[in-house]
Amino acid sequence: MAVQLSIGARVRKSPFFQASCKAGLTAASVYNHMYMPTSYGDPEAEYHRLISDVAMWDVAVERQVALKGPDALALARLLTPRNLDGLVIGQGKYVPICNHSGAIINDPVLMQVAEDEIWLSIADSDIQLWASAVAGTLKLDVDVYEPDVSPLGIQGPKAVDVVSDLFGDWVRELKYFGFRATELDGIPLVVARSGWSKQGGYELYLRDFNRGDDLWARVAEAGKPYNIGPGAPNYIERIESGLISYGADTDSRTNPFELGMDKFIALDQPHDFIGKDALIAMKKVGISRRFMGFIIDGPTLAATNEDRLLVSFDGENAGYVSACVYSPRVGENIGVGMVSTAPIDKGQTVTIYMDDGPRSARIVPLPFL
Ligand code: THG
Repeated sequence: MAVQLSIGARVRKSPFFQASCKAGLTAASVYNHMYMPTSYGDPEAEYHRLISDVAMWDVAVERQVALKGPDALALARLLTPRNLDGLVIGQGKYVPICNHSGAIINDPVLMQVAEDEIWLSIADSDIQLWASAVAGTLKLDVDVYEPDVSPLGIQGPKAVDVVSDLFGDWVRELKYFGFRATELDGIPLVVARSGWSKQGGYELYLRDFNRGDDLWARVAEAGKPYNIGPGAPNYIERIESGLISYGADTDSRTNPFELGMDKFIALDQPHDFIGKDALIAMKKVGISRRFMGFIIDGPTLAATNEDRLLVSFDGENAGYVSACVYSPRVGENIGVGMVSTAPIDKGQTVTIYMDDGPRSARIVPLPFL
């Protein structure tokens, strides 16, 4: 397809949007009602930068939903099946959110920012609407809103050097998803050890929309000795790492067990949460499909994949592949997707319907690397 994205006032722009454009942005998507940079024109270079050096990503689309007030934790407990006991300020946790039927509707990173303040760093769905409806209906004493916060990702093996040059060696001690509020030459931000890659890295949560150019320029400068360059959540690396992309990998009935999220679902905790009864029932019945990896036969795949690909087994529909690509590190065509448990249990190959015809594929566990 050769379709251009219309740029207008209805879809929001990140505080790093101008800087991203100046850095050579060539493609964008839309996520949380905001343009999300996806490429700077050289996917191979962007991949190698992430694997070997360090990349900076405009991930301001990872919007925050703030829960602020005496009932902030009570609301957070209702929103997620994860057990939130023992959370401390400066700690983050990956917290799936389900609806009353037990289907996953987002998979945010939760951050305990203050005694009475929690941020949900959300994937692409309207959790502010969901959370404020729950809070309002139950008359909880908590304000739900979107604060002025925009993450800038710094990902790759040398991210730790860039970020410690900027902020000091204390960043090396941060635990995964741990964070601390600080500033950089008067730019207010939060430094977190996080990011949607398995190459290690940080996210700088900018707390003043007007300082986007300033922060981008400082990171680009500090990263020069480490060969930093612009990038975006990486299509190849996320498949290799088996990271879940809510919306791409999920449909309106996907449940957390199908995604292998069992360890995040605390059905035995005393606290109530939305979806608890449904999830208890699902757990009893078991799953009929599962998010898995695929090793796909045939010619090298390009790094684009515009639609879900249908999977069949024994002549029957057996699910979908949501993303696939040639992996330089695995040395094979690989993919991720949702596939029925029948071929998994039997250790058998499936057929994937690609644009250029059917191909056979082997189902394998995730991650690939
Ligand atoms: N950064 C920030 N917010 C985000 C994302 C992000 N919000 C939306 C989306 N990404 C959240 N999704 C994920 C999914 C997986 C991980 C992080 C965010 C992740 N998972 C590890 C894994 O799967 O191995 C570890 C999970 C764990 O063990 O706790 O890192 O990127 N700010």
